[in-house]
Amino acid sequence: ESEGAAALRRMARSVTPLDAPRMMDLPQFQGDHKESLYWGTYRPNVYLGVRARTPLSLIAGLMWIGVKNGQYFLRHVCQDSDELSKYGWEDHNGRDYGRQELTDHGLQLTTSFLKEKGEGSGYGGDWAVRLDAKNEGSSSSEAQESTTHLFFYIADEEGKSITMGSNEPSSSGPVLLASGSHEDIGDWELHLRSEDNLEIHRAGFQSINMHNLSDLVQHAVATNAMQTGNLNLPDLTEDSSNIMIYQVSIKLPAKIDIVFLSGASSKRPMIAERVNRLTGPMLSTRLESKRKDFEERYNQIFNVNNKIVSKELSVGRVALSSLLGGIGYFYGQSKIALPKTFSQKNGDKYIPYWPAALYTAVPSRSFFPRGFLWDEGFHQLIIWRWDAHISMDIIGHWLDLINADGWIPREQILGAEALSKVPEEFVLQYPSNGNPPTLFLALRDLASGIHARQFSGEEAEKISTFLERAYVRLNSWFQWFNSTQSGKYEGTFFWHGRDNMATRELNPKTLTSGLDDYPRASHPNDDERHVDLRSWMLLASNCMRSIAEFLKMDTSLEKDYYNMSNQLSDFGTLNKMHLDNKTGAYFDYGNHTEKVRLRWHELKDKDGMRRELLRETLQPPQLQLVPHVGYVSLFPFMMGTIPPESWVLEKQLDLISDRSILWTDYGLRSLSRTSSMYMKRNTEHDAPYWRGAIWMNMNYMILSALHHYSHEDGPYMGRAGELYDELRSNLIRNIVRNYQETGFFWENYDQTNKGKGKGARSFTGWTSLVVLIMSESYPTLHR
Ligand code: 6A9
Repeated sequence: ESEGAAALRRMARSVTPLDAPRMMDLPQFQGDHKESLYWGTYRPNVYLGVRARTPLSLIAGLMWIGVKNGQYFLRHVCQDSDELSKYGWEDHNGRDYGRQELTDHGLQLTTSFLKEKGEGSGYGGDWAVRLDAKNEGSSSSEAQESTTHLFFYIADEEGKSITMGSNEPSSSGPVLLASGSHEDIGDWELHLRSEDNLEIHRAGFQSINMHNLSDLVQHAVATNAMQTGNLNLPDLTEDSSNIMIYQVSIKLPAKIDIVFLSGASSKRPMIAERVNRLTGPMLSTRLESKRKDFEERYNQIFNVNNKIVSKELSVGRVALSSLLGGIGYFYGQSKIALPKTFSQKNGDKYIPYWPAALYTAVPSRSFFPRGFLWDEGFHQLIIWRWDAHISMDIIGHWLDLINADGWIPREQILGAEALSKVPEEFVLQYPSNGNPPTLFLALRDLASGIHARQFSGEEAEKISTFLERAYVRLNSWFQWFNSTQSGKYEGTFFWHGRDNMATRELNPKTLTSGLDDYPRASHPNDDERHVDLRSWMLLASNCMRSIAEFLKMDTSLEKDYYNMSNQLSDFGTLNKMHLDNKTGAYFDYGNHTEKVRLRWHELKDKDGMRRELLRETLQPPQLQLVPHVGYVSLFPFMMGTIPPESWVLEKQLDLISDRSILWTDYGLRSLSRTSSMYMKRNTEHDAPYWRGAIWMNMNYMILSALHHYSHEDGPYMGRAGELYDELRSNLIRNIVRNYQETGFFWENYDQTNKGKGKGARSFTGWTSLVVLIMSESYPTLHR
């Protein structure tokens, strides 16, 4: 076989699904389960969006005209630049109920969602959206005089035409807005009901592009405004429109109920009754009872011992709700990078992955409204406790994305809507790049929860069927890491793919690790060993071993996992490979020098003189431990690998509690203040990211280890307990305070500036771990 032929074969393999039964074909994901999750607020990238879990769905959504400093802006897609002082789900159960509050410069909107399968409903049931619009506080009479414009749309991704309902806006009875039919659900109808005075205008379009609906509306309103002077849709519909937009103009305060009925071919009186049931006073009653159920369940699951004060309790509830309300359904094809020297005939530098669905939570509705592999493991630590069925469905979708090599793409950009949010340089996925296998964290919990009889008999049965089917996939995922990310010596690992030709980076990044710019060996080569990856491999092998044990798989594979997890948890070997005996810290190992810096260079090129920031190495690198204390050095501690009586444990507690190293009043820094890379920019354009700031996922892991060691007999038990209490209250206090001051959860928190939220705001992914910190729920990874 020639080299070219081999490369082609590898490429074809990288976009071929693993040959194994699909997770989503399991009986537990069909029938009632599937139907119960058909409709949902599965479009987290818009302020309010409804769709079904089907590739070509009917989609619905909300837009409105916001007024800021006398200027008009169309709101639709979650954008930080809209400067809403608040938006997010206050309640959400991930299934059939949610309540969101949005504040847009004086306009206060509450959006509620409710789903119900009642008599006469078709597949997936009916759903209602309530829009409650008010002026914030006691506003001026001027604001009360002015008109507020809301837009509600429904569109068929299949392109099937939608029939316009009655043309008469009526303020008393319900109005039929639109009707149509869809393969999954049969005939459907959309109704509106409000007791307030309102004016309705419409527009219909024919297009299968759904990622630029905002432009469509903006353009239609602007064009009409130029002709008529009114901010209205033109009341025109294109032939066979599959996108229907309704503009509802109101004076505040106003309340509007919109109902979607599926299987609407039944008799009119029954339709009227169904509309009645999901609007007006009956909807109010239903929403109220759902809210109560939600609160009760939240208290039952997350506040078992009444250990949280009520102010914090409500922030925890918002964190949980935002994570659940951020769950989305995506469908499309990832773009997989071709090797450097290849391109397609049309010039494309990628080949498409197979078309696939992904049901997943997202890190941030505004910044990162899509699936990220290692983020998802942290999300699932929360979600399985709330609803193990949803959690398995999500993990199942991810595991179905494994290719024939056992690889899962790290960032899932599926479909045009998702793609429209991502700068080009971040789109391509590299089949040689890993990302921490955090799904094992949640899988381990599920597996050991069965032992602990934490689940009902029925749930336990589903979990074991799930794990049984997952085993082949997990094995292949594990083997991918084991074979492609291994180091020079047996039992050593490093994140492959760091750039050893980099000239602009102070320290070549390790995006694969999830810790992006956390400093590693200055001069990447094959001698590297990464202590975080080694620890992830321990978690994974140990988890594989316990799943195998649990499934009573008496195979040689089980023995392999048994041996491997023993080998990786061997304290002596760990210390030989990664321990610095002087400081008692664990470090990466590699070709490294501390003497590097960025310096401006004058360059001459065709446009004349240019300045460029380039790296200079002032001393030749040497093979050595890489002396950066921070999250990476705490991994063996996080995983509980250090024996409770060891002097190393004392040293780890020293590093954690030292204010000149990692400790702050707001949580633990990602990198020690004494590190040569502390808060250093990586390139001209890359500000420090994991070089000081406080991140919640790692703080949660460290906290859970402190919790573990505070329960293990040994000389440091008491000290671990004290640090645990302090760190826990610091984290809770800071997140709660930031939430109350800004209305948002943040991507990370500033270690200096009073713990202020930083990075993406409205980061409702792993920052939601605050719920588990409050309820002291930790993963079962320590044995
Ligand atoms: C950028 C820019 C509108 C970076 O939370 C997701 C990931 C983490 O997995 C990772 O550990 N975040 C962390 O270091 C965000 C990554 C965003 C990459 C794409 C696109 C779009 O801006």
